[in-house]
Amino acid sequence: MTTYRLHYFPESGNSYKLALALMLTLCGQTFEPVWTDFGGGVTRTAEWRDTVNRMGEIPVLEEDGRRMTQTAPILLRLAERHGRFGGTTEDERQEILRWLFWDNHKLTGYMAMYRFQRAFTTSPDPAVLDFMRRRLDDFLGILDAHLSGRLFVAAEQVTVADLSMTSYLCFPPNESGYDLAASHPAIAAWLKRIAALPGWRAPYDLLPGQRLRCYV
Ligand SMILES: N[C@@H](CCC(=O)N[C@@H](CS)C(=O)NCC(=O)O)C(=O)O
Repeated sequence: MTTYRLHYFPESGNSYKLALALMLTLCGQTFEPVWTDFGGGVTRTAEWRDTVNRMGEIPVLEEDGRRMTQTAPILLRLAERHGRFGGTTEDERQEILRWLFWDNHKLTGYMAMYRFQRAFTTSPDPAVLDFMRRRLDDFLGILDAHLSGRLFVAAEQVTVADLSMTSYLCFPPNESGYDLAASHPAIAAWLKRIAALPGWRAPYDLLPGQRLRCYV
C-alpha cells in the first residue's frame, strides 16, 4: 500500500487541493499530515529548502518517501494512479490541462496572494489589494460564465481541475472577502456539487494544527 505524507499549513489552499484529492481518490485511506510553520518562516530557511523543497513552497507530498511538489502534476499523477478524476477522453484531458494552467496562473495565483495579504497580514497595501481584487473579479466572472449551463469545469464529470479550482473558494468568505453565493451563482452551485461528493471535507477539517492569526 502506498503511503503519503503531506507537508502543509492549514490556510494553504494548495495543500487543501492535495489533501482533498487524497481523501477522495483513496476513499478515506489517510495520509500523514506534516504541519509546517509557514507563518514562522520555516519555508524561507536554507535548511528547509535544502532538505524539503528547493522551490520554497508548500505543499510537498511524499509518496513512499519520494518528494513531489507543484499541485497540478501531482493531481494528475494521483488521478492516473488511482483511476479517478482524470477525465475519460483525450479532449477531456486537454481541457483538464487547460484549466489547471489557468487555475495556477490566474485563479489560485491571485486568490492565494489576495486572501493571504487581506486576512493574514497586519497592514496590507490598499493599492495592491485593489489591483488583485480587480483581476480576481475578472477571473471569477470568466469562471462563472463558463460554469453557467454545465456541471463541472473540464468534463461531464468531476476531474482534478474541479478539485484544484474549488480549493481556495472553499475557505470561509470572511478570509477572501467574496460572498460567492451572492455574486457568482454558477460558481456557488458548482461548489455545492463538489461539497456533496462522498468523502468531501472542508479545508480546516482536513488540515488540522496551529493556525495563522486572522486579522479580518
Ligand atoms: N504552483 C504551486 C504553488 C505553491 C504555493 O505558492 N504555495 C504557497 C503556500 S499555499 C507558498 O509556499 N508560497 C511561498 C511563496 O510564494 O514564497 C503549487 O501548485 O504547488
